[in-house]
Amino acid sequence: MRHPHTPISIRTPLLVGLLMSLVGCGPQPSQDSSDDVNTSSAAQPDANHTHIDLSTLSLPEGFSIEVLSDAVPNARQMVLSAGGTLYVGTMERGDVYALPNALAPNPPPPVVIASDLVMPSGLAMKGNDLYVGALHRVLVLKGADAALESADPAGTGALPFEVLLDDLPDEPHHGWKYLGFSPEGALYIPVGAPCNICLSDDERFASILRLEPDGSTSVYAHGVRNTVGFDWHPETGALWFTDNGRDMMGDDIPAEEVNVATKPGMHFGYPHVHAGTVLDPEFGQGKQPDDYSPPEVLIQAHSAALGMKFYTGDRFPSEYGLALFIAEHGSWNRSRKVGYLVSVVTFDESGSHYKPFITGWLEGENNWGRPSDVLVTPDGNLLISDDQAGVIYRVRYTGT
Ligand SMILES: [Ca+2]
Repeated sequence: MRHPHTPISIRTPLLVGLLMSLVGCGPQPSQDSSDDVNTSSAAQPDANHTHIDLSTLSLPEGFSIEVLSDAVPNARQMVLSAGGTLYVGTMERGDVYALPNALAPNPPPPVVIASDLVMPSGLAMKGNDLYVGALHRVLVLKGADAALESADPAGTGALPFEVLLDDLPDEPHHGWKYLGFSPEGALYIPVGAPCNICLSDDERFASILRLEPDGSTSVYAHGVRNTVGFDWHPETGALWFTDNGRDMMGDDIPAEEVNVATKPGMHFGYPHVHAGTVLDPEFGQGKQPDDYSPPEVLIQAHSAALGMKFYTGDRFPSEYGLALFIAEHGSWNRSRKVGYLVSVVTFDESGSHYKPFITGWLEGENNWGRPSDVLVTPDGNLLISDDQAGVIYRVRYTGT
């Protein structure tokens, strides 16, 4: 269902605190900050009190990390416009940020360009248009950079977000979005399973949807429990995506997955088969693992692999050419915490090789940051969003 030109008010810096009721219809967000979890107050981000200490982070030789901005509470998916504005979504915060000239030496502070949305975690750009996935809705801001520049600094104007879709499932459990446009220009929209483990009558649950430019929607991939990160391989064009495994089967089963979809209609196992080989105790009865597409890469269970991107720059050493960087948000229901890191998968003749790339946000059982997304900049650096510390980091290679 389309509602062109439905106005959605924004909050400029001068309007903070003067919000009208903007776009608040729809269910309330779940309060979890993990990616597979119902309420867990211990895991709530507290951006105002997190102590950012980059010296605790470990990177490979020759790499350095810096804070691009520490004023983006609850930062989730990032997208960079051709004009250099970094847009950042959030979950429970309900805001969307813009960081104009984000990669310039002294960028201005972030601006809140939309508020009171329901989990606006997923962002994508097509041309100059910004798309925001907020649970059951997809919003679009045409000509985003220009709209931002022309916004009335007194805050009396509204950025003209339009509602492109509002009939996606509104189940908040795993309902938050990650968005991306395929090389062919279709918008991919995941809809997570509305549960830890279940089989739904609505085939849109536990899937990745594809929205064509003409507005038609189809299920592109089945059996996907909860993907919060994907990218298209720069050479093969295949869709690679993370998928968070089910809970309550112990500390180490099933593994988190990175899957590859080469065509429409593939089934990746959920809820019947996990991690390629693990039959679900309930929904795996009578099922055969071979009937489902297995993961390409396995990651420690409960790591919560979220945002992922192929490295397309030319600044990092050659082993990172087309490597896959993954933000691992970290565990919530494990006896000892895992994840809270950025990993990298490199590829050579012998296959794929997974290794931690940046660690240190987790110290013992205490975490001060949670990576949620990654982005490769045109100048070959890596940005990382952190929804606990409320930070965007920039990773550079400065070695020789
Ligand atoms: Ca699977």
